[in-house]
Amino acid sequence: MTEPEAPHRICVELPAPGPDGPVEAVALITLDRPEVLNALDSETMRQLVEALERLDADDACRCIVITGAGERAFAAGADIREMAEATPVSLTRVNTFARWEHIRRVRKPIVAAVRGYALGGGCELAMACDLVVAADDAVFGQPEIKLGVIPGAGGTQRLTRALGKAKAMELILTGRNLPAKEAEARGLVTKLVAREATLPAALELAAQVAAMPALAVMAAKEAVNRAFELSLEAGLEFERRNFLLLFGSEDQKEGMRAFVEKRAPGWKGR
Ligand code: DAK
Repeated sequence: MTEPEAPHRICVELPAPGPDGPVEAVALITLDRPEVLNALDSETMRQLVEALERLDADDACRCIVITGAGERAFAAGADIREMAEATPVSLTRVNTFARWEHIRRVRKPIVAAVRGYALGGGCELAMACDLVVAADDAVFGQPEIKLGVIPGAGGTQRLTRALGKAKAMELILTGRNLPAKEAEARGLVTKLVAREATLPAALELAAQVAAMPALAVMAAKEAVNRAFELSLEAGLEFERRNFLLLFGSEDQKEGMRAFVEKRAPGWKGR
């Protein structure tokens, strides 16, 4: 007996195979529940994690963009209807935290292209990405307090690291939304663009990253992320080890030779 097909929750566009494609080596994942502002129910999270893991293992993909379908939202949070009757036991059985842990472990860079609402789990997903391109009408926030809970997918930690204690505390304790302009001024957003330019700008940024040598990109992502977790001494040690390791790569030889020979490098990802 065949399993019934899971409902479609995301759309995945694989990287173009060659230089003729629109954006080489960049994959696009679209959260696709616009009727509920792309609310992240557990099936969406399952499909998202599955897609990310597949792309992380695919050599043809060197950068991933995540966006939301429709005009109104990146994602307005976890699906409140689904969550309303949850219990500690049901949440533990589904092991929802593990899904977010998988996202954290993706080695390739991820760009969030945020239009409209990025609230609750949507804001947490954007913050779990490495780069955030936001429309000038984007709205970030952690409104969980208004539902009787607190952020559960890293909001109290990542928002505080991004904005500092004073602002993060205000936003999390009051549930106030953070407009895109303020989010950018406070360092939550990489690049602020006009609404219609959001996805093209995110794809362009992703293409720039994808054009860099893959091993160095992954090492750089990991090292920057370690800055949030390690002491300065341990972080510097981590950086040094990876710096040394990259001198064992073909791409380091190629990159430096190409500079000396005044030509463009041809990266191999080795
Ligand atoms: N869940 C379910 N449906 C949602 C939704 C959500 N988060 N957000 C919006 N919708 C649905 C609305 O119910 C509505 O559906 P219909 O009534 O048409 O059937 C439709 O989307 C359009 O929304 P509105 O009619 O409300 O549109 P408005 O323009 O009036 O308002 C809004 C837009 C974004 C201000 C409003 O929809 C809103 O306040 N939405 C909820 C935002 C929110 O509170 N987000 C945080 C949710 S809590 C965890 C990991 C993560 C989380 C939890 C656990 N573990 C690992 C365990 C995360 C928790 C959260 O995100």
